[in-house]
Amino acid sequence: MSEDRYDPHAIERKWQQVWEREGTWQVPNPGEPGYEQGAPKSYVLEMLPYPSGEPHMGHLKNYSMGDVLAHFRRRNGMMVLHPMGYDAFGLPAENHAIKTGEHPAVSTGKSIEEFRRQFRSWGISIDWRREFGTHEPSYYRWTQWIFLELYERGLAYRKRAPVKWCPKDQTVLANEQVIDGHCERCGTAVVVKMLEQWFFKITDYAERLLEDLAQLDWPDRVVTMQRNWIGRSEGAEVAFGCAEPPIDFPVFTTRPDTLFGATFFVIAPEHPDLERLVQGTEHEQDVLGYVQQALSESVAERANTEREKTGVFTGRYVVNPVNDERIPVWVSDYVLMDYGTGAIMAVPAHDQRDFEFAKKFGLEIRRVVEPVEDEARDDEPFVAHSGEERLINSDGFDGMTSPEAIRAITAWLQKRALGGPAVNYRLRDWLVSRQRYWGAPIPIVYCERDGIVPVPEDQLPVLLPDIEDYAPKGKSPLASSDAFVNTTCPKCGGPARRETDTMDTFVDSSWYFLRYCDPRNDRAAWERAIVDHWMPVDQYIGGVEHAILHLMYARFFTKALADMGWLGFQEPFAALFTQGMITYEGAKMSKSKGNVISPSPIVERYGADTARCYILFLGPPEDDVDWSDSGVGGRHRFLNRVWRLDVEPLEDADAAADVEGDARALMRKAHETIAALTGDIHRFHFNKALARLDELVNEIYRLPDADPRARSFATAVTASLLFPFAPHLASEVYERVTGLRVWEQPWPVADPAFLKREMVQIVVQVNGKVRDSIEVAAGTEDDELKRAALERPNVQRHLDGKQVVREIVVPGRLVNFVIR
Ligand code: ANZ
Repeated sequence: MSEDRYDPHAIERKWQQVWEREGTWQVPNPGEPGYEQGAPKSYVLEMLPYPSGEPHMGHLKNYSMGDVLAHFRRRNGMMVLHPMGYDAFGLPAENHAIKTGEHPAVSTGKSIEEFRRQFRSWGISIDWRREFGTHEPSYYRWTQWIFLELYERGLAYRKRAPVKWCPKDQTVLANEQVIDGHCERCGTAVVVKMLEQWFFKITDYAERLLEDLAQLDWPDRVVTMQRNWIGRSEGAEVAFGCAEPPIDFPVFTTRPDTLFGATFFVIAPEHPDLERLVQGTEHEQDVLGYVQQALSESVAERANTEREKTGVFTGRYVVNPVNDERIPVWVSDYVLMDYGTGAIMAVPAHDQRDFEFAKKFGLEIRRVVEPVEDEARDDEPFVAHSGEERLINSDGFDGMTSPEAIRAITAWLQKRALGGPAVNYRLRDWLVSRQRYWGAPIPIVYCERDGIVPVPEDQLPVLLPDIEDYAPKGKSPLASSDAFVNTTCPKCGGPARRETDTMDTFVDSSWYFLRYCDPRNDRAAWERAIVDHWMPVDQYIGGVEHAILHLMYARFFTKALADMGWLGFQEPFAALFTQGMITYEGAKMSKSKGNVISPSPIVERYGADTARCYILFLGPPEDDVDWSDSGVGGRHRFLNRVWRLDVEPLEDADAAADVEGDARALMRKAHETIAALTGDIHRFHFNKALARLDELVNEIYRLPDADPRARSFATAVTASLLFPFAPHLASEVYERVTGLRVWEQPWPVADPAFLKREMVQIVVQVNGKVRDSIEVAAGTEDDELKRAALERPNVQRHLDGKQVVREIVVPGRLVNFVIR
């Protein structure tokens, strides 16, 4: 019956048309026709693509993985939400526009069309009714609305701030977009500049963002990255103060036990009180000159601990509250403005950087913590902190251990209102304004009378104007459009100017997963009942490069919106899987390097099913792999073998339950494959899952004379299990064998009666001498065998206390422990 050639294109077109026509992957919202009350829901989401050019192999991998899960969960009785959209604003489209003159909307539109075409050609099971791009006014209207909601609650604010500026892209960068002092996108060294900027107050959520990590089923390393990014430090705030001029300089320290060792004081060059501190003194010019120089340095230079310390004396003194000692105030670039309070007490005897600074400028070094063993040396600071050391030179605190002293000194300060316990976070507020064209305009106007005025909700969206000249000039290109800029104040009706900055594209992607739930709502960003039904995302899948920023921002939005009562949950992504990268010749694929591999030649030559299976066959999906197409033919041959399986129609799935001999072995293989592959999918072992299907298909070919009922059953199982990976071919073969639509069938369940394995005797040796034997199921894994063998008392006796240097396993026969 399957004499004809496997023609993937014909099959794929055929089934795609069926799914399209019938809206097979559409899922209704609560209250809509077809919605099943009480059916479990599952929201399977892959990170939305940035539409630039055409999709690459990483996209194929990401969406193929998500599709396996979506199909798997549907066939396990869940209502699955599996949507798609485009993160369409952002720099690359704009840079492209500057180069070619093609409007970003046009180039983005073309890319989206190409992405959509290819995603459809891959047969990804998307509810296309929910598709949108974040650049569409019907979407960014609500992005602007969220901005205003945050503004209203003090979570969006404007301030003049030193910002990281990329001289090439001519834009402000968020801290997170600066990698080792260079622009994340173009690699140019970043400089610091003072500008009026908009921020989101993510720091208000630092503690909750940290705490709630515990409820997430996320990879450990991502949780660790989030934790480090938030960077919680416990310590104390201590009030230092200058008498003349009178200025308070609180500091944050993790070592209040070293307060008596503070011999000088250092403030950051950007410190807002520095100018006032030195005004009119003989040191003023020196200090201002130093500040100029420090500000022009890149962040990377400043953070480099290897670099020789620089700094200047301000001529001023502050008082140490524990002993009323006057200590000199210096300014140095090793103190950063965006950490703690931007000022430190320097304890050169116990801090490496302070030590280097003191050495260079000949400042006093006074030890206040005594090492446990006498290893005191003058040429290096004592920075160890085991908790055992005791205090010296510290008045009433002498003799206490460091931890005791931390508590005692902090309490002493607190009692006198000179300080107290403090927690500090590395997390900074999120700088969201960009001096760029291709983004959502910030919905704010400036009125001479009323100041900062939010655009009223009923006037949203503030449309991005169509302008000629996108080139950044140090201010937003929107500023050159008079028609855009000049407006009237919503409050007083007088003349006003619009904010010309646009929002960071991370803002757009911080809530798109909410909009998918209720994408056509034009009265609100979403209806809470609908979003509460679908959210949180049950399985989120995407690149580990988004482990910090995107995930942190989306979590912040969710918490803030929940606090406002717009959402009924605290975390957006209950489970996360981070896929490894597909590199090419060792390098990340990128358009600028011209090394992007497109899936389309493979899809055109072999079909989407082959491409999907191949990308998932390449290895564990969390691993990085270097692209090679050498195995594509192998996957194609496998699908061909499935296609050519020549079996009789299966009338009744139970018909083969009592077959004997080879047929029984085949039935057992089919059931084992069901059980194992189901586990593989739960564990994201897609490559193993596909390898198991190879084995099952080999078995069917190996037993051409087995009872035809068993062969048909095994073939139907093959198609059924293959469906999430190669949906078109699997639909075809399944229908041929059973007359049914595979996606309408529940996921197969292994019959335990077939899973019982014969038992085999395994000999256990120690240094080649037989010491015991164990009975295990045939096919037991090596690790399991070793564990079972090690439990035998006689084996333990012979291993006693000795080191096992090798373990030899001969499957089905013996385990030998070689000891020394
Ligand atoms: C005195 C001291 C003595 C410190 C000692 C350390 C060791 P973490 O753990 O990262 O939170 N510090 C505070 N603010 C700073 C800033 N803006 N720029 C540079 N350094 C800053 O680090 C906290 C410690 O880093 C603080 O504790 C402070 O130095 C320094 F034996 O205070 B410590």
